[in-house]
Amino acid sequence: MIEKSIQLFQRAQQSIPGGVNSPVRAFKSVGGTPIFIKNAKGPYLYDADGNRYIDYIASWGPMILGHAYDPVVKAIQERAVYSTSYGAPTELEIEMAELILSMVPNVDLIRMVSSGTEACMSALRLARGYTGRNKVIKFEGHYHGHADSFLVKAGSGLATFGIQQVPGITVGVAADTLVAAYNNLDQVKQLVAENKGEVACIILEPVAGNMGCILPRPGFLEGIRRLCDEEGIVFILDEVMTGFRLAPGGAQEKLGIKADLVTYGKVIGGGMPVGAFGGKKEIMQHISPLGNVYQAGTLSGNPIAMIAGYTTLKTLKDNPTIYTELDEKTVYLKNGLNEVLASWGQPYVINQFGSMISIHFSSHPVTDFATAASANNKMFNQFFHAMLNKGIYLPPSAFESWFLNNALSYEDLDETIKAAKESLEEVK
Ligand code: HOZ
Repeated sequence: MIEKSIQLFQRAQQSIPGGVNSPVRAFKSVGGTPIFIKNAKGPYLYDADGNRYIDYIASWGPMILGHAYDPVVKAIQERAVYSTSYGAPTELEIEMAELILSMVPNVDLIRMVSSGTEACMSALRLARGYTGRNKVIKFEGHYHGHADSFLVKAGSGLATFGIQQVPGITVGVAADTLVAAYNNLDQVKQLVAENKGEVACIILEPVAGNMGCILPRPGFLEGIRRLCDEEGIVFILDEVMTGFRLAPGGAQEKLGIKADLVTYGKVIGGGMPVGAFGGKKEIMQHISPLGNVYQAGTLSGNPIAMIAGYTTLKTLKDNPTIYTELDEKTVYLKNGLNEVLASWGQPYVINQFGSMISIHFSSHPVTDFATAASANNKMFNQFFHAMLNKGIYLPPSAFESWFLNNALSYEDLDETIKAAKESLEEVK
């Protein structure tokens, strides 16, 4: 029964566009009514009607330690009494920056912002300012937030809703955005050759998470690294999803690759609105007030956001076994899902990397946007609803990764696998 969610959704649509403050949440592609959340603890979400769900979104990544993780809640409460914002520097910001630098060795300087969108937008401006070039290469189905330059052939909500072209993006901005297929190094090389001396940066999600979870082919990231070195292009890794999730040093550490600039969001804020971009001093010193590439924010380095992020990152740094535990849980889930999907008898693919995982109802490997989009996503939508009815909260789109949190128990995973078996019987 989701009576209260239905009422809340109707009411929300009177005052909020589409009833939601971020489009994917509207359940528009899977159909039905979005579940309105009242509270959450550990691995569970509770909706306005009192239903409990095992959560595989984890706020789209940030809640890696589980919801309302006691040390994070306590740190926020203790800090809030000293005021919630100053618009002036604090020691806590230095501690946060030092902690990040200790976890990500190739970041010399880091600037805090308030979202992943801001982080990627600022990194792009910096790359342009640093190189004096205008063009950016991005990848189809990758999502770097909603800054104009990135909304060309983007993943996440744009893939979910089939938005090919976003009204409001000027022709000039679109012309400066070059798009390649993920995992296709030859295409990237061709774009660079056709735009010789004009490409400021190449930006990508090292492990794609906005078209399901898609892994980089061996050699793909290394090839981009080489190309950037040869052509004087700034290599930006968007670690908004993977940063501090795949390893203390993110995908860079896990995959043994080093970018020139890295962008962060999600886990870095421990559930508060935080993003960051950082990298080599040689590039970062062009940011204002050191240089003339302007970037600013009243709420940047906000003390409440910083203490939530700091406490989360410190917990991860001091307890690296969390990553092993998360990986083991995700592999356990993958194996269980594999078993029930195999006995179901229809084609499927499971992609998994660290604590990111997605199911695609596809007869071919899912390695890029074209293969993700050609899967039977109608089937995914049925599966999604069948799982939701059984108390399993998956992303409401086949074009999103699932994120595991470490509060999940093996009993929760078994319950999920059992629900998947029953749900598949309802999928036609
Ligand atoms: N763009 C997010 C997923 N890739 C979804 C954001 C949200 O609805 O919270």
